[in-house]
Amino acid sequence: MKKLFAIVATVASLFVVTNAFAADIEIKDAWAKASKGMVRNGAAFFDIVNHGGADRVVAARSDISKRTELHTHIMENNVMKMREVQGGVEVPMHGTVHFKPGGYHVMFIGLNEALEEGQKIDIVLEFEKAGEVPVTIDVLNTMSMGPKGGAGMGHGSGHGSGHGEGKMKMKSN
Ligand SMILES: [Cu+2]
Repeated sequence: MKKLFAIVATVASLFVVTNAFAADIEIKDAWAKASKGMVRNGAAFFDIVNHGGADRVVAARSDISKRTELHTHIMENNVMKMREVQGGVEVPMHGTVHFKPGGYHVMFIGLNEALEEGQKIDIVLEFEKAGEVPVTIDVLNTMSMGPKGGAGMGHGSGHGSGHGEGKMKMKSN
């Protein structure tokens, strides 16, 4: 198993180096929360920094879950719900888009295995113009608010903890 991880990591890093020249897209501070107990879903967060012209994230892919989707949260009748983003997420020219708890996120539906703290996950974000951008995600502990300690999050919103705890209602297709 260790050997397999090493090979996967090598292939992934080659891919990152090659791709960095092709794309103006930089993904920063990618993280996910470790999963607890029998929880079968997970979510990943990051900042997309665009050094080029306007683009759009249209899809996310991974092989850690049965489905990997771009999600957002909306308020409906005073209840926070999440649902799949339709038509992708715009990334403005020389702009930054935050994927964070309570907002946009990459949703892993039906995890094949629990997400363990310290683990790294490789996913691919698909952009309309930049194409496929590989992203390595750090799995942080279940109490984590992110690599920067949740700076910039609203006080007491509580939405960030909704993921993976079964409180969130998911709209099925
Ligand atoms: Cu979601």
